[in-house]
Amino acid sequence: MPCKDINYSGQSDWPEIKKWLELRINPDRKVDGIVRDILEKVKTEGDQALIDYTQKFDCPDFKAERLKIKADQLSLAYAEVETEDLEIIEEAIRNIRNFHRKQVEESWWTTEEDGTILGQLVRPVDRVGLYVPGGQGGETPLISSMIMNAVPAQVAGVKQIAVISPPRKDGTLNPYILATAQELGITEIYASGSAWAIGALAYGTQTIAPCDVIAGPGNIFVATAKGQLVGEVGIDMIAGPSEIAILADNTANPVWVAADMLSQAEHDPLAASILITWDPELGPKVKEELRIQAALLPRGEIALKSLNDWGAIVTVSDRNTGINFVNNMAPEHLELAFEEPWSSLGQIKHAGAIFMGHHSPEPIGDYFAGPNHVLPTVGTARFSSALSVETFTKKTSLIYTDQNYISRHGGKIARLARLEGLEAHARSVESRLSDS
Ligand code: HSO
Ligand code: ZN
Repeated sequence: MPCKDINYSGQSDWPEIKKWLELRINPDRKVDGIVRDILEKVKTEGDQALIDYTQKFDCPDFKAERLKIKADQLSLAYAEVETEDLEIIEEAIRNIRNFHRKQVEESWWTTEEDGTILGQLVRPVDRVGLYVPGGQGGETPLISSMIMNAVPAQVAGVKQIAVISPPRKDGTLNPYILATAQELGITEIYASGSAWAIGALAYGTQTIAPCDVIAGPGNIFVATAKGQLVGEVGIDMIAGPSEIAILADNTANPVWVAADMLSQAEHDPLAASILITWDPELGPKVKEELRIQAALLPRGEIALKSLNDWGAIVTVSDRNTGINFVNNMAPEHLELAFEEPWSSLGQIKHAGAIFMGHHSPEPIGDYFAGPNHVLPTVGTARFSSALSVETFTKKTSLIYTDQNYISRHGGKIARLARLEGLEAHARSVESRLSDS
């Protein structure tokens, strides 16, 4: 039976549902230890560690010369990709680039009346490493992930972007990864996967230069490696299992609602697809549709596992109670599939991305419209945001003061320093006072 039935009457019902949803995050201590060892080996052995692991897990005959993708492999890849597909990829890149251009923050500074200059320099990091999962042994490459990570880095002005992705059994990368990278203007590409690839991007090896920020999705080994490297490098985020919440009334089409729930459920057995509705007839119709449509999906087994374990039809008395549920859940994706969704937008406080009305299904945002599909999961939309240009920039403060400033404010600053017991701070300022 796909989906659990939940009756939600308001705030007091939330803690139990929260506990249930959070069961999806299950930190695996064993993976922690394995990843720590992998990162240590990459740090000390460099390329050789990558080759050993790749031979063991991905490609038994992997050779050192396969690690860095060469120019001729890049041009060959183009020939293997359908021209029509390339055009679609180009259009998606254009849309996503246009959207992210609006996020650019300018450096600024102000000159006060007394001549003091204060400001903030917004600048890109020097070098970014992007991890692109192979997808089922390299057969279903995550093209959209590469675009969603690369474009904001480029718009931020990052000069060096390296892509790394696990090789297929024959040691090559899927041509769609290579062609999409070139469409993006990226030609520095490596064939390596899992935690050792992340280690290589962070520490560098003989072949790969170390990166300042590492971004891109991956399995538990990739996510754990990124988590262990936080502080040594910047990362995009550690994405938990993904989710969709659909808030719907009797104007929603059950066929579409079910299709949208399945689009998230097919990602991962841990994905949560949740319908919240105040129409008592919608839930049963959607359940029936889920059964029919899941049976016809190539990834139907994953989708059904996800729906059985983490799918839910939540019945509420009215729209406001539904919105209360959504604000508690802070879902990664939220579809507003009811009449006049714009009139409720102001009440929605937390969600990674909101899809408005019946004709804005989530895949439009996953692939094409422009906003980023890397979004905060498992309730973290309460305090965090989509991957953006900001992920690849850093801000540096700027301060200029003159002798006059020291004469006027030096005494106050010295006093604050002494309250903190920091005499050298006080004297640093006072030494300039005596100069005047
Ligand atoms: N829906 C995913 C992103 C994605 N969808 C990539 C298709 N490809 C994020 O939860
Ligand atoms: Zn998706």
